[in-house]
Amino acid sequence: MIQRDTKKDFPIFGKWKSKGKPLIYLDSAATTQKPQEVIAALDEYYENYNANVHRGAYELSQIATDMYEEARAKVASFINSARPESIVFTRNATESLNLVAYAWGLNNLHEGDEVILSDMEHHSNLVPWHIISRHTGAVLKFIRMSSDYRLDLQSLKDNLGPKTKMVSVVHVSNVLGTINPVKEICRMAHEAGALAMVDGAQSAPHMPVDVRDIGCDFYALSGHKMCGPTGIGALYAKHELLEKMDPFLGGGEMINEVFPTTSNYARPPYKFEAGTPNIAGAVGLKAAISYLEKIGMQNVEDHEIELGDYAEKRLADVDGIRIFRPETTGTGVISFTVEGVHPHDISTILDAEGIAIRAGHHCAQPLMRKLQVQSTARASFYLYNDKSDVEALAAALEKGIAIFRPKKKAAPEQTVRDAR
Ligand code: C6P
Repeated sequence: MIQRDTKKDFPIFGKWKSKGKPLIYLDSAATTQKPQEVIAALDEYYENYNANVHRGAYELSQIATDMYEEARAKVASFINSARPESIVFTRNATESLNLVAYAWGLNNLHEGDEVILSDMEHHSNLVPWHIISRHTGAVLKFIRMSSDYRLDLQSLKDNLGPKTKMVSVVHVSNVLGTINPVKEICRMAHEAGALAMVDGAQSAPHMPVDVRDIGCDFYALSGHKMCGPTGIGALYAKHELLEKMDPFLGGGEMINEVFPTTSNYARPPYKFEAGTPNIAGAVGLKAAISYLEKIGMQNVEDHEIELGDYAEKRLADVDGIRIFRPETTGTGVISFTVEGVHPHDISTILDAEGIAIRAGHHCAQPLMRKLQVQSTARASFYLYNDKSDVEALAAALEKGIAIFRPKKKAAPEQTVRDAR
C-alpha cells in the first residue's frame, strides 16, 4: 500500500465540496485528478516558455522544442521503449488506436485478411476497425471471454491462421479490471505472422509497463488517465513499422518537401504529428510521469489491487449486489449491479454522499451484451484512494439502497389488490 496521504498532492481534494461533503473520487478509469506538480508545470510552460516547436530559430522556440522532446523521451523511458522516436504524440489512446487502424490498416489489409480483437474491447479499439474493415474487406474475429471474466487463449489459438494480420487487445479491461496476458497474446500473434497492438489506456496509469518485454508492435496510452492533462496521448510503435507506414494526417510539420501536386514526408515520429502539437500537454505529461515515478509504479499497482480486493469483499455484503471482477488478475476497478436499482440511480444515490462513480456501458457495449446487462455501476480506484473511501462507498450504498428499495416495493395499490 502507499502509506503517504497522496490526496494532499491533488488540490481538488482540498477545494471541491460535493453537496457540502469532501470529494470521494472513484472514477479514475474515466480520468484521473491532477497533482499540483502537473498544474504547476503547465503554468510554468505558458508563463515562461510558450512558443511553437520545431519551427523557430530563436531561443524561446528552441527551449519549447527541447521541453517537448524531453517529454517524448520521458514517455519512452516510462514504458521502456528502446528509442524516443518510437513515441508519437497523439490526443489520447483513441487517436493512437485510430492512427494504427488507418495508417497501417488501410495499406496492409486486403479482402479476406483477418484482424483479431476481443470480447472486452473498448469502442476505441472496435469502431476504427469496423471502419477499416468496411474499406478493405478485412474480417474481424474475437478472442472469447470465459465465465471468469478472462480471455480464453484457446479461442485466440483457434482464430489465428495464415489470414491473421493483426491482433489488437486491451491490456486491462475498463469494465472488469481484468489484466490480460498481453505478452502471451503478442507471442502467439507473432508466431502466426501477425502484428500485435495493445490498448494500454488502463494499464500505463496503473502498473509498470515494459513494451519490449510485452513484445507488442504498437501500444496506446492516454495522458489524462495517468495524472496528466487532457488532450495528450501517445502511441508507441516499433520504429521500422512507423517508417513503412503512410501518414495518418497531412499538414505542417509532417513533411519533408511539398510540391503543388505531391509531397514526401518527414521521418517518424514527426511524419505522424501533423500541425502544431499539444506542447503544454506533453510538458504536463512529463510532470505526471515524474510524479508517478516518485511514487513507484509497482507501489501504485499493489495499492490498487489491495483496494480492489478490499472493496470486493466489503461490497459483497450489499444486498442484491453482483460484482463483475475476475477472481485473480483483477485491479482497482469494480463493476457491479444491484438488483432492483438501476446503475444510474446507484450513481445518483452515491453522488448525494459526495461519491463520484461512473454508471453506464463504459463504451463497451459488446461486453455489456456478453454480461447480459445494459449497464453497470463502476468504482475505479487510484493512488489517492484509501480504505476509508471504500468504507464510505459501502456505507453510502447500503444506506441509499435501503431507502430506495422499500419505496419501489411498497406500491400501496398492489398491496390492496393482493389482499383481495
Ligand atoms: N475509458 C472509461 O471511463 P481516451 O478517451 O481516448 O482517453 O481513452 C479511450 C479508452 C480506450 N481504451 C480503454 C480500455 C479505455 O478505458 C478508454 C477510456 C474511459 O472507461 C472513458 S469511456
